[in-house]
Amino acid sequence: MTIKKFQGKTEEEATLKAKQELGVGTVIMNVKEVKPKGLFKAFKNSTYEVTAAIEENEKTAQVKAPEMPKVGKIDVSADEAIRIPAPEPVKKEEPKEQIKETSQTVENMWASLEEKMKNETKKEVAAENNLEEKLESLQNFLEKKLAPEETKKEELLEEPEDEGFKFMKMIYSVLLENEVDEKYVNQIIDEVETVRKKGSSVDHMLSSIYQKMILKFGQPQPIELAENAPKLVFFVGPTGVGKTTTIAKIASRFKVEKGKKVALLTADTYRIAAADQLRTYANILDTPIKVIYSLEELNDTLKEWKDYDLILIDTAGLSHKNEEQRNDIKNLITGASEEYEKEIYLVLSATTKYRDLKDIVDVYQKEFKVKLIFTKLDETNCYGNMLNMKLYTGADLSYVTYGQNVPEDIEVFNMQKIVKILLGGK
Ligand SMILES: Nc1nc2c(ncn2[C@@H]2O[C@H](COP(=O)(O)OP(=O)(O)OP(=O)(O)O)[C@@H](O)[C@H]2O)c(=O)[nH]1
Ligand SMILES: [Mg+2]
Repeated sequence: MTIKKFQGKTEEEATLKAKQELGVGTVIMNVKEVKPKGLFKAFKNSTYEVTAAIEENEKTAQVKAPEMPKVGKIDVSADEAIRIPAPEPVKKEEPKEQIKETSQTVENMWASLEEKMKNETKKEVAAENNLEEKLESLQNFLEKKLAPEETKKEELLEEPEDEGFKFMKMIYSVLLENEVDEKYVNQIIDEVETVRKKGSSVDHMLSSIYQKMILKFGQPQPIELAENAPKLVFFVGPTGVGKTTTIAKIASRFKVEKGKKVALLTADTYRIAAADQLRTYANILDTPIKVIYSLEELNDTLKEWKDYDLILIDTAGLSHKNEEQRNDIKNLITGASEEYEKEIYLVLSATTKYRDLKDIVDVYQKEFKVKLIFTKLDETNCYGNMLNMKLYTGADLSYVTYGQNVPEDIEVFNMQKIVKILLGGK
C-alpha cells in the first residue's frame, strides 16, 4: 500500500491530483481543511489536504518498508502490508508526513477504544456472567481461528494474553457487535494477525486494521455528470426504503448547491400518491417533472430534455420477488436511449436484515451493474451491513441518508467515519 498527501484549493482539486498520480483504485483516507495562518489570514482561503492510498497489486515489486519514524502514538511502519511501489530512494522524513493524517484519525479512535478496553476489563471483574460469556466467545474465537491447524492452535493457546491479543479479541467482538459478517471479521483479523505476531504495539494494529477496512470500502462513487448529454440516473430498490426522498435530496444538491439543470421523471405509476410526492419536491425545487407510462414516453421526454445536466428517474418500489414488476423496470432501463450515459443506484435501508439484503442485491445484480445507497442510518446503530454488502457485491458505495429532512439528511459515503464507528469509535 502506498500512502501520500496531496494539496489543492478545493477538496476536489486535491482529490483529482491524488487520482492522477496514483491512478485507478485510489482511496481517499482522509480530508483536512487547512485554515490560513498568519497576519493576513482573513484575506486568504482555506486549502485542502487529502491523504490518499493505493493498494499495490500482489505482483508489484515488494520492497521492504523502510523503518518509519514514530509519529505521536502511532507508528504505521508495523503494518507489513505497506509496500513501497518502486525502488526509489525514500526520504526519511516523507513517510512521517504521509501517515500523519491517518495516524491522527486513528489516534482519536484509539483513545475511545482504550476507554472501551478499560471498561471491558472492569466489566469482566464485576460481572461473573459477563465473564463467562466472554470466555465462551474467546473460546469460539480461538476454535474458529485455529481449527484448521492443530499445531498452530497449540502454539497460540500457549501464547500469553498480552495487550495485542486482548486488543484483537476486543476488535473481534466490536466488529461482531456491529453486525459485520463473521466471515469478514475473520478475514480482517487474519490480515492483521501477522502484524500482531510481530509483537507490534496495539497502536500499529489499530492503524493497520483501520487502513485495511478503509481500502475494503473503496472510494465512494457519487453521481458524476456526463460530458455532453444529460446523465440518466435510475433509482431502484425495495418499497419504502427512501428512493423518492433520496432523489429529492440529490436533486437539491445538484440544482441548488451546484447550479446544474436537473429534471425529474417518475415511472412509479403503481401508487396514486407516488407521482404527487415527487411533484411536491419538484415544485419546491422548481424543476420539471413528468410521469412516464411507457418506454416511448421516456425516450420522447429525453429528447425534449436534452439540454439538462441530470435526469433523475424514480421507479416503483418492488418486492424483489415480483418478477413482472422487475421486468418492467428492466425494460425501461435497458430501453432508454443509448445516447445517454445511464447509471443505476440501488437504494437499500441500513435497517434491513443481512440475509434479505443479500437476496435483494442478488436479484438486481443479475440484471444490472448497480451502485449502492444506504438510507435510514439514523434508525440503526449497527453499520456492519454496509461493509458486508460492499464485500458481498463488490459494488461501489455512493451516498448515505440519515433522516427524513430534505435536502439536509444526505452525504457522500464517508468511509473514515463508518470505519471509525465499526471499530467502536463514536
Ligand atoms: N428515518 C429515516 N427515514 C427516511 C430516510 N429516507 C427516507 N425516509 C422515510 O421513509 C419513508 C419512505 O420514503 P420514500 O422516499 O417514500 O421511499 P420510497 O422508496 O420511494 O417508497 P416507495 O416508492 O413506496 O417504494 C418516508 O417516510 C421518508 O421520510 C432516512 O434516511 N431516515
Ligand atoms: Mg417512492
